[in-house]
Amino acid sequence: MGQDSPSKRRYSLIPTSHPRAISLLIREKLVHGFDDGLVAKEGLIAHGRGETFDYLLGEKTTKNAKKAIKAAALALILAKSPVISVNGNIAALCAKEIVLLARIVDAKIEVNLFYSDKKRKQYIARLLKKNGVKEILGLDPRPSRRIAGLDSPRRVVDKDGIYAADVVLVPLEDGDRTLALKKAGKKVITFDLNPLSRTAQTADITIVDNVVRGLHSLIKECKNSKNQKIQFDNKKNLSEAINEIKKNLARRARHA
Ligand code: PTJ
Repeated sequence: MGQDSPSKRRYSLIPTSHPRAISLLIREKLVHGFDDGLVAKEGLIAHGRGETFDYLLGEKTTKNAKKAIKAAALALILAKSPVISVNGNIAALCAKEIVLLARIVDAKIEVNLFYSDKKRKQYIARLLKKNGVKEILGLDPRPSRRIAGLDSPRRVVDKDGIYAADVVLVPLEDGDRTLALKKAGKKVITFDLNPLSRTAQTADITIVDNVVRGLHSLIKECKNSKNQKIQFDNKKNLSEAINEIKKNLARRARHA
């Protein structure tokens, strides 16, 4: 491949004046993450699905997302053993923010991949370490346990991490593990732009927002949270997210 081939390129071709610059820069970050061995090929496709929902939601942190963020912040602050589960997409998009959030709420960080791959885990761990984490769970030769009722490689979790956690943040997750984690008695928080996904529907707290935007708000909320009790109903909140898409589409249809 030539010097300017996409897999070698490290400078951005996106002009900041482009009307869709932010979205294109996030996409570029993920492609670089793929080139660096962090992201699975399937992760690029998963991102495309997320982009579609983000577009339909108006590419903003909606009122219902803010409500879920408040509930998530409280759950993380009050947790005894919170764990943040990191996959390839999350590492490529927000390694720095994950490390910061873990520090604020005193959470452990565990690498846990759907498309399990030793080398990719090592690259992800290296990036997290570069961002300041000392201990990363989920890597060999740490002791592991299995989550019952799950067939994917994600069933293998760290004995002192997800296995022992009371609250788990699993951004961009697959539905099977969300359900298995719930059955194992964990409180599950997720970021998922698709309010219809099984993960979104199964988690205790679903933040229907782009993780790149939403994580910043979650960090801010965790710093400022006053430990107030709040009422949160995930099903009701998800239905507000679906209505937000409906409202956006109706508005666009009126002006088409
Ligand atoms: O790195 P690995 O091997 O663990 O694989 C990670 C992926 C994401 C490939 C894997 O977990 C997967 O296949 O996930 P799914 O089942 O495609 O689910 C991903 C969900 O995240 C979908 O509902 C997307 O709409 C949503 N999503 C994608 N990008 C974002 C997002 N949600 C929030 N922010 C995003 N940036």
